[in-house]
Amino acid sequence: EMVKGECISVLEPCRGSLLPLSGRRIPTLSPGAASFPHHRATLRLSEKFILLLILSAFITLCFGAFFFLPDNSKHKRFDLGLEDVLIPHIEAPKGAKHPGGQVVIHGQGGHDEHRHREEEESLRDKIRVDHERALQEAKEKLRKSRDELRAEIQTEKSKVVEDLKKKKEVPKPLPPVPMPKVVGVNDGDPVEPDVKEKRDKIREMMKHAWDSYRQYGWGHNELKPLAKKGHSTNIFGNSQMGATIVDALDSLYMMGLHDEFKDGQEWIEQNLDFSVNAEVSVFEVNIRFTGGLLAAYYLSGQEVFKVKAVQLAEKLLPAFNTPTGIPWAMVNLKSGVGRNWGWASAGSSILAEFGTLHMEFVHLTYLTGNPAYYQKVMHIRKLLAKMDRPNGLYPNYLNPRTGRWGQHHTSVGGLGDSFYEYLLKAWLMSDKTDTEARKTYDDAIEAIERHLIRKSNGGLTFIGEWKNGHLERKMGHLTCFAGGMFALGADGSPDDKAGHYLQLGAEIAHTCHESYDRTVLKLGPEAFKFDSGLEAVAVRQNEKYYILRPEVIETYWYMWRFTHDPKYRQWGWEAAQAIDKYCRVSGGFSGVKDVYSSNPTYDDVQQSFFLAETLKYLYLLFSSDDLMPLESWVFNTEAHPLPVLHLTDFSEGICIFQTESD
Ligand code: DMJ
Repeated sequence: EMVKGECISVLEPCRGSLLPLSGRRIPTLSPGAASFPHHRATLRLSEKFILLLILSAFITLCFGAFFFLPDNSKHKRFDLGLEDVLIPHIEAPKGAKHPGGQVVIHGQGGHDEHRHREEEESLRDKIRVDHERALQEAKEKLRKSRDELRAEIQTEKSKVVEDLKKKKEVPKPLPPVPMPKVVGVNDGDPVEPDVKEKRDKIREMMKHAWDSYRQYGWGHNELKPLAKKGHSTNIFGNSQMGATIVDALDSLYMMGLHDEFKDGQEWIEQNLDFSVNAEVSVFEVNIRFTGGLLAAYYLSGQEVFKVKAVQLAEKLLPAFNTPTGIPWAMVNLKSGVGRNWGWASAGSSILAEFGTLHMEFVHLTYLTGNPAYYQKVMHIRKLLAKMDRPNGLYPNYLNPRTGRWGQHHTSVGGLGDSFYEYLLKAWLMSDKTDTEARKTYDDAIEAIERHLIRKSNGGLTFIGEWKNGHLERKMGHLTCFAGGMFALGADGSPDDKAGHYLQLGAEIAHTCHESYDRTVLKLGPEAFKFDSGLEAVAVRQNEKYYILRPEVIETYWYMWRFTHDPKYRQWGWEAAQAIDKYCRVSGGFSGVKDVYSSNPTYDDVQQSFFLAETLKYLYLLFSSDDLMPLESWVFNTEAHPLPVLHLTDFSEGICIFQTESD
């Protein structure tokens, strides 16, 4: 048993031994430690200590000497040590030894032991060489500066990425799908010489727009016709994807500009690459690129357009990776990361954007056999069908995380427009079998008529916007497309209201024509009011511009097709002349900043939709009806025609196509 005091006394001498170098005498042991042997035969503690010191100095010397050996012999030692571990000595099998100590190899009569030794030697050599090379490389690496090393790593990385890209780029074979019956792709020559003359003029305008872009902006998305260089907007993520080429292709084809079409096709074959680090608008890229490429494919039959459309569509799919399946407004084509516009109500997606994918995505499923595209857009439709609608109206904003509406703003113009258009066109494109889409369209239009459409004091029918609980008596240029939509949807409307909808279309066309006619340039403003005595005119300075938009001319064309009232050709011709007079410059066509000024300034942008839509609708307006008949073709919201597909079975998220192929 130990008690506290004992312990202290035993430790006493040890404590003292910490001080030998000072020369102090070691204190005698206390009586309590009498059992410890203590006579002269034993070395003194200080002597023991000195001996220990000498011994440890000797060991340190020997050990340290190893580090002073020349490099080679050091390596050899390690090598040999390693080799002994890594290369087991190959024992010759017992009894196989020749009397001369050599190994017999069966069938060869050779010398086994000799062979084993040689193998062992060559293995040793190989390991030595590898070892030395690795050592050499490591030394060289250490000699390199940080920047050099970084550059090297970057090069290696890019090489790996390139290799991966090459592997990925092997085009996936698409399943053979029958080409839907393509009707009415002819020259659509009008009989009347004056109409033909007008149409020739439109073709000439197209050529001027295209040639200018070809000369000054080739490969860029759009053209700056005054600066005579390429133009970029953020909707294409500042990448050079040749938006004007893709958007213009089908117009060129219809107008018989085949050399230009070939040029565009060649550029696409050689340059159009969607694996770029660009954050693009899913909606814009879908309507202009997917739509443009699909239309070019159906018109020309050239496989490259189909392949490119599918490559792009694959890049758009990650945009749907949201908690609700409502896609993001933007997606990075390379990383697949999506997000929404900063300005949209509380991080919302936009109705007109996620609601304008249906036509193109149904065609993608048809062409690829991949149901994913169809399922994505049907999911959006189902989700919307389940939601409450204030006054039966669809708000422009929907949050893709929560699945709830953002601000309760409703518009048939910007932010809402083509959602309604695609409901109707989904029905038409399915050969009128998608009755769910038709019903949704009818219900929406009924609510729009009840809450948004009014007649002004001067008798002009207009479509206002629902904002903050009241109707804003303002109509946008974009909203003017609705005249054509009402006319297109007249046939098949409930309660036999076809006449009513055709009439509504005519009234909207008239109002929009007034918005052109009440300006100095005879071109329509971006937005116009129906307030306090002012009707169909822009009030704010920043609403007075015209940027070569198509909607008014689009409505003239649909109205012409359904009524053949000559006023639509007349109005279309007025607009064409005004564009040629006020927007044409030597480097193409430009938007103007104030349609009420006789001396307008240019915005210096030739929009790609000018070639895709404005000029195409004008050309069709002065062509015979057998060019692109509306029974066989449905124009997407960027005026790219897609053929009708007979579609059945909407039950389980699958769709069955029945086509009448050529
Ligand atoms: C085009 O890109 C399409 O028509 C879209 O639906 C609306 N905006 C432009 C033209 O103004």
